[in-house]
Amino acid sequence: MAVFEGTFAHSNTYRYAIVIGRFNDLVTTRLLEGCQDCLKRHGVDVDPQGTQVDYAWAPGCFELPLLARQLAMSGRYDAVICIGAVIRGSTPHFDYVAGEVSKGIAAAAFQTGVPVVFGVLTTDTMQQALERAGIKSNKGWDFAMSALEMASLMQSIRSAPPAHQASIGASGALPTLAHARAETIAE
Ligand code: INI
Repeated sequence: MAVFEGTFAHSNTYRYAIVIGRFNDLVTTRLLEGCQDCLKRHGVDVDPQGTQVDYAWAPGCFELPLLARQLAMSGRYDAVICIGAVIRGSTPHFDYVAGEVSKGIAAAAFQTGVPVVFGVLTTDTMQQALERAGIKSNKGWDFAMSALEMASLMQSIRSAPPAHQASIGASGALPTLAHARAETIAE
């Protein structure tokens, strides 16, 4: 039988989409910087004009799941990263937005089979959010790591030979999800 694990060795062979909420952009732009820093240091070309990462800007966290689902359904990406910040502050919106974005992001991943990273901070204050967006650490880095690992992990599961082939030792890497779907569309 098998043990499936993601690696960080071939991150530059995958394609990613990053969806960012503009609401609380003091926080979300810093999270995005942390995320890009991590991707770049794992060999990913983060240039929006490049071939590996596309970016979509949403008004706020509430809109992240719809965009993530649409991007994941396109078949172009091996992982989607959602970045946002929901800050309780004095707004009664907090519980509604935080609840919907977490459920929606999970649903987007389940419905499409593409990893969708929950890169949303939920904090009581702006200070707490900023501490997680660069003052103490930058959670954007962790969000990127999750995307790299999940893209690779899903690929390793897709590449596993069927049980009957595994028993006779057949193997052979399948193309990444984005490549496989592109080929299907081209046929
Ligand atoms: N959007 C956020 O991303 N963070 C918040 O803290 C927030 N609060 O608290 O209101 C927020 N609201 C906007 C929401 O995401 C939608 O963009 C808006 O309701 C329009 O649909």
